[in-house]
This record gives sequence, C-alpha cells and structure tokens, in this order.
Amino acid sequence: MTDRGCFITLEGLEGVGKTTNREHVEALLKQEGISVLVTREPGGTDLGEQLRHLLLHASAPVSAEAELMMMTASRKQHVVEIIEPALSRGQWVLCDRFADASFAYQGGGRKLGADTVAQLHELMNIHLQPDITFLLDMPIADGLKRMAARGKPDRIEKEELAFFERARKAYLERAGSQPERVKVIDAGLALNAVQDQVSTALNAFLVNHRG
Ligand code: Z5A
Repeated sequence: MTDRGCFITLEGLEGVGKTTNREHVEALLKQEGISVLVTREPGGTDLGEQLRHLLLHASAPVSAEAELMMMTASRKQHVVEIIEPALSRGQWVLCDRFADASFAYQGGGRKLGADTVAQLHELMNIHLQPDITFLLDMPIADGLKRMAARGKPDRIEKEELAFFERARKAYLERAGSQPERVKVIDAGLALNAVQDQVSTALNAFLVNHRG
C-alpha cells in the first residue's frame, strides 16, 4: 500500500511572502527527494480559477456570505478533484492558502465568525486538515507597502486596514489554538532569516514524520 502524501499550506496576509517562500519549501523538499504538487486557493481547478477571477475582480459588491460560499465551493472542488486524489496516491501537496484563509478573511475580516465558517465546511463535508501550515506574519502596513510596489490592487486588497487587522487576529488565534500544526513565521525579517525559520520548522516536521 502507498503511504499517503503530506499536505502543506502557506498562509498569511498580503505581501508577507507566500509565493516567495513557496518556492523555498518546494526546493527544500526536492533536496529531500520529495516532489510536490503545487497549487493555490481560491483556484487550483478550472472551476476554482473561474471562481477566483469572479472573487478578485467582481465589479459589483459581493456579500460576505456569498464570498464565503464561493471560497468554499472552490475548496470543495479542489479537494475532490486535485488534493485528495494526489494525497491518496502518495503525492505531497503544497497549497498557497486553504481553509485557514476563510477563517481569517471571512470569519475575521468579514465578521462572519469562526462558527459560521466551520459549519459551512462541515455541511460541505470538507474535513481535510493540513499536516503543517506556515503562517507568515508581519505588521499589516509593512505587507501592504510591499504590495503597493506591485501595482493595481484586487477587490479584497482594496479593503480598509481594520479588515486586515481582524483577519490577522483571526489567523493568530487559529495558530494559537493549533500550535502543533500552525507554525508562525516572522515574515517581517530579511528574506534569508524568514527562510531559515521555514527551514527549521520544515526539517523538524520531516524528522517527526519519518519517525
Ligand atoms: N482569500 C479569502 O478571502 N478567503 C479564502 O478562503 C482564500 C483566499 C483561500 C487571493 O489570495 C485573495 O483571496 C487574498 C485572500 C483571499 N486576498 N487578498 N487581499 P492570493 O494568495 O492570491 O493573494 P495575496 O495574498 O495577495 O498573495 P500574493 O500577492 O501572492 O502575496 P505573497 O505571495 O504573500 O507575497 P510575495 O509575492 O511572495 O511577496 C510580495 C513582495 O514582497 C515581492 O516583491 C517579494 O519579492 C517581496 N518579499 C517577500 N519576502 C520578503 C522579505 N522577507 N523581505 C523583503 N521583501 C520580501
């Protein structure tokens, strides 16, 4: 029987370096002889990418509830079509954002609350949990500054500062309640120092995983 693959996620607010560190995690795993399937949310499937486009570029207002349902619809399709089959055949999966983002942005940022997010996942039968999550955390203003250099913001990036403060708080609460899984990384440091923290946490996970 093939061993099940591990599911790794990267989380954090805008500009914290998820994309940059995704490449670092991928390279570290490659050195260990582990190839990963890299994917993202919202997105990762044809349907998910179409939902992503709507979510990030809708020109008319989107209600908080509709936003949560579209994020969750994208996730359900992603889990069923891509993530679960990969894990079952022993493939490791590295995902840029997953359910923690809904707890942060819709539960915290949009004030829907963690219970609503959890109930919808329960209703949709999404029980998959990452084996390890890197939560890249830094002061919001600094992340937004990094993003400003990148050009035109999308619909969610245009939100007020208080929205991101609520999302950050929700992320950190989730990390505090699941410290074994969620590794908080100080993303405000120079890139090599950020990557050192990621390497340390990932190596500890690999040692533990290999028993
Ligand atoms: N969303 C949601 O609301 N609910 C959900 O359930 C899900 C998502 C799944 C799309 O996410 C949006 O969907 C997102 C949350 C919402 N909305 N917002 N706003 P996304 O992941 O596609 O978008 P993003 O958060 O805006 O990610 P990003 O643009 O890809 O940023 P990043 O990956 O975190 O950062 P980066 O591209 O790696 O780095 C940004 C810049 O900083 C870049 O120039 C780097 O070279 C630089 N950088 C990186 N690290 C450093 C360090 N350490 N020092 C200096 N400079 C650095």
